[in-house]
Amino acid sequence: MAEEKSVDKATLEMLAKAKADKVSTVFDRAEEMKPCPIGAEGSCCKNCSMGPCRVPAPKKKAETGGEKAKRRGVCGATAETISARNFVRMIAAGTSAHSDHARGVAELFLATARGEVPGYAIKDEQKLYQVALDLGIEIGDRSVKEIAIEVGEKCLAEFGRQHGELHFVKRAPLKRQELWRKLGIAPRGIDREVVELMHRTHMGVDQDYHNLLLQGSRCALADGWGGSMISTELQDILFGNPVPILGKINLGVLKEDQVNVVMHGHEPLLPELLVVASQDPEIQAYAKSKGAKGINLAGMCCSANEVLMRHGIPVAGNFLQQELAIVTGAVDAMVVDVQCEMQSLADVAKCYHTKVVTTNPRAKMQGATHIEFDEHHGPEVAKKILRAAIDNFPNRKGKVVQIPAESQEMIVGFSHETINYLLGGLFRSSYRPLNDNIINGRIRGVAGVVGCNNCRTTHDSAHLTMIKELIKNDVIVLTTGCSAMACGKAGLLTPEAASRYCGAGLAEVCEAVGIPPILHMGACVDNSRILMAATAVVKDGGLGDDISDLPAAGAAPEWMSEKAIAIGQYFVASGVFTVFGTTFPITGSEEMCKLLFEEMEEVVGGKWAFEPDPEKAAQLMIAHIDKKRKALGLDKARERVLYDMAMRRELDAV
Ligand code: SF4
Ligand code: MSK
Repeated sequence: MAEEKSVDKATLEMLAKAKADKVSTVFDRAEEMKPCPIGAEGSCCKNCSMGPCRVPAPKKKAETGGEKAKRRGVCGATAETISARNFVRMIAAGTSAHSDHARGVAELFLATARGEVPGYAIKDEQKLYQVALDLGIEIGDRSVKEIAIEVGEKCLAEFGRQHGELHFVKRAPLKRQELWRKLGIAPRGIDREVVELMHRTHMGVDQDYHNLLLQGSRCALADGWGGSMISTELQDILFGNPVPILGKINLGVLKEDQVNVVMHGHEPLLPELLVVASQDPEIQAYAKSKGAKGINLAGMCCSANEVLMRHGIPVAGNFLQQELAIVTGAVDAMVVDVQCEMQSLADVAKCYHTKVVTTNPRAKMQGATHIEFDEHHGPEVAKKILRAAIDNFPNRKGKVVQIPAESQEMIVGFSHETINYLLGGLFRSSYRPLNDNIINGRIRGVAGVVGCNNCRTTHDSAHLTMIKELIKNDVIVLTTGCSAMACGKAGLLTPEAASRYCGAGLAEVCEAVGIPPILHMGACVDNSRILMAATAVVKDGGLGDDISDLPAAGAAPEWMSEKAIAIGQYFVASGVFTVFGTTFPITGSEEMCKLLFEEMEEVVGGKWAFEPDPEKAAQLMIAHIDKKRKALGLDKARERVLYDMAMRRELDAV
């Protein structure tokens, strides 16, 4: 049934068009190819050529002959070792993706500081000073250039660091830092943690699943408090720290009479220049010379989140809508950088006039046009790409263009610094009002709901069901990535959503501050902003002395990428209870389930849960939040009764 594919009308309309146009999409291929059940539960090893070895979980007790036989690969590796190796390799891949993104940003940052790249500048000096202080860099009367060069060099050195700890580890609550040190999981260098994890999971190395998970945590922490955090911080300094801004989302942002350029991927380095180039009078005139009224830039996936938050550039859609943007027939160029770009884009584009342009030497695609991004000639490359899109506009003539009507306004751009300012005001910016409202019970707790779409579950549905359940129960939600986009499309990122969907306490706070109950904090790498927000809440006091004490939980109800597993593990290792939906890649091993879903909490204060039903998953999060409230002695506060006049009179009469 079409309705089972998505809850988004624009998506359903384009799926019908794709069907009529005989175009195969990810939704069709998901129906044609069922997932391998052994791989899905993490019970397949192909780490050497004596395998692949499959050690699926026995279906019934009877199959084991009553006794629990140890399932092993040819080399003797147990099911839990195989499961753990697969799981931590996902962490290594996810960490690599975020961190290689970060390395590119750090290199560009340094080149910008040295004045070597045209088109880029240090935009946010305030944030530069803050980051410099956190890196132990002297400010004194040094110039912005000197400080920025040292910031760039120090951040770049974090990737190849061999000893000691990543600088941003010191941003975490003290108790958390001590715990990481005690467990030996405070991350050293980012590359080192990934390489060590790949080594340990090679055939015949680390065969203790507990030990593997410790290094998995160390690697994930090198992502959250390393690679991802470096990306966020340096991007903010280069392109500006996001502040609340009005945006628009869904396929309806495409324009029939303009050159539509969709920027898709994760790295904002080129999109930032495309934004500038699209406003260039020469480029505008060129577009008009080809019969277009102008250039309409739109985003897709996390490149979209980046330019949305800083420039208000509209968003065409989230992960599962990438092919469908092309199906509209209105996209003149889809410009991709890295991550989450389906190879099918090139095939879908063949059925329309769209040009798919790859721009990164690390991410080429057969059938696409490659125009390489070179930061030393950035503005020229950006113009070249836009000219290619403009040249393609006339090829749209005579073809069917069908742009869905759906587009929705939203307020986005809540960096943790902005939340601080909004809550406390310019003269006493602080998280105090948030803490106070958690303590007095108006806000029950905080949830980070993030992550992808997954074609194995109804598009956007789990995000929306979970988030509505949370805010109805007075849990304020921080969101990023494709989850944030699902919220935007459903109209949840507006202040009006508070009175419509929230419990009375949360609605009251949102209305007083003038914020939506769900705060869009950015792209996938910006989950590091959630870590910083959680730390700020701890530091403000009254809610324990570690992230694991907070009435807070995390979730990725429609996750699909290895990056999501890395994010989940750094949340867990930072002390957060984290629930994932769809499938979970270790369910083939009882031992691994016990470790991740139970025992891990005793070790790092956070643990995983797997619950595909988003309503039940939200209830698990709320139960955890209530457990933490109780431990903090705040359960009484929630039971408070607001007296109306009649009740007061009754009291007086007693
Ligand atoms: Fe099989 Fe062991 Fe080789 Fe994995 S490493 S494929 S379990 S023999
Ligand atoms: S884009 S990683 S599908 S959130 Fe960051 Fe969306 Fe997941 Fe890609």
